[in-house]
Amino acid sequence: MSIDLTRSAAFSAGFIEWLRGKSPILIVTHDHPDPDALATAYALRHLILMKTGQSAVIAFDGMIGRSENRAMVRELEIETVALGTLDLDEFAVVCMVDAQPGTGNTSLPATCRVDLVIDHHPLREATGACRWVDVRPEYGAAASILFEYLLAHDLIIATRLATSLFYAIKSETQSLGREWGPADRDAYRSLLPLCNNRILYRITHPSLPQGYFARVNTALESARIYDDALIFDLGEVDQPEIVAEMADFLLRAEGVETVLGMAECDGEGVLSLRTSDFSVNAGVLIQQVVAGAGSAGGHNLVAGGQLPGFPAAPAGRAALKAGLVQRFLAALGKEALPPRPLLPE
Ligand SMILES: [Mn+2]
Repeated sequence: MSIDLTRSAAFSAGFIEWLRGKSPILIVTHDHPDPDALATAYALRHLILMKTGQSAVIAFDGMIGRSENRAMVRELEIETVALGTLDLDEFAVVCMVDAQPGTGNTSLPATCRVDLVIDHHPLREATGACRWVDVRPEYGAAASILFEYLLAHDLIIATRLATSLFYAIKSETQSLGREWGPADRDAYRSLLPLCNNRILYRITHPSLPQGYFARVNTALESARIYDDALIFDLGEVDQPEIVAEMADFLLRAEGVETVLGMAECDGEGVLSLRTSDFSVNAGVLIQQVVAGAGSAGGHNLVAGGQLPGFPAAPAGRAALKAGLVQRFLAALGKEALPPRPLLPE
């Protein structure tokens, strides 16, 4: 173990003492939470319960769409509630994990006070107004931060908790292949022997609905390649996570280094950006693509964005999408290139 737990020990001891006796407690993740968001919330609830005896509610807006993530919640029995069903004024403490207040990927109203933020995305200025802030952009997964808190408090990490944290780090960093740091590697190695392998296998190999294969088909058929950049469009989808999943998939196409995926979900545009080119910063590039028409953010190699109020009329949609494509290609210096399809015509 090479990690220094000093920071984690001091920070977690501080907020635990602060929230002792304050209840009820809310833990919010970003909308449509991924394994990292879910495991971080789950571990934070466990930490608070073990240290103070107080329970907390985990809530988010949107849905868990991806089959692997649904299997994770089912297999590990992670209890959550819909954010929209809660009276936010009732909560004495509001915690946010794997996200920061005011970002486009959380539906928590901007007027709602957030007391504690634990995240690994680049620090936002507004987050500085929160009472407790532990933001570590050098970490591949927020779950690795929670692992350190549990370790610092000498808590036993039982099978289900270990499996959820391990799966979070595994999926978020693609098994320590992307955007990981030394802390993620330490957590991953420490958690592996504590996991239930059969549960892990059921999470990573869920059965997939027919609609999933239809999305794969749309992604492949719509994919257009401009030199080493690929763009695909899923059209209307019922869950936004599929865009990121297909972006990861298509990034594996030979010769492709950067992928932009788009779709519409519930009247909102959904963007996902992936790159394996270290001279491209996905988080910066997606801001240029969105260009004020929505919100976006991300890390060096992975980013996402939302465009609220996606035009309902076909012509409006086409114009908006053409603008996104044009700005993406221009930012990469590829706007003059003719596209070629991924699949032979
Ligand atoms: Mn995360």
